[in-house]
Amino acid sequence: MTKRDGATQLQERQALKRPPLYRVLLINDDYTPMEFVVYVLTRFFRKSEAEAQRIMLAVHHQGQGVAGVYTREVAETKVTQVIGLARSEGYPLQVTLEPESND
Ligand code: TYC
Repeated sequence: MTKRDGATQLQERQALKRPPLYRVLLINDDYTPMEFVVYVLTRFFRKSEAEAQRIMLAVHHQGQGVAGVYTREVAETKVTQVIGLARSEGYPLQVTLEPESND
């Protein structure tokens, strides 16, 4: 068969596309210590101490902020790990995902 099936061509094009990315968002609350949020940003999101401080304060003042941008599985793993550690310490820190684009 010389003529190629449309579905096959579409699939090949999609396989070459970059995977969808997700923002991991930190949500502000009144109880999680600032130092813990900074620690989380350095340990799980590989931020420098200075960048972690900047992001933490942005979340503190603006209500939420981006900790990092990852493929879906990686982003979901970060959320699970951060929430696990926060709960084990007794902190209510909330972390969520949002798609970075709509396509
Ligand atoms: N608002 C918290 C405090 O004053 C600090 C904080 C920052 C908590 C960011 C959560 O995602 C957060 N201790």
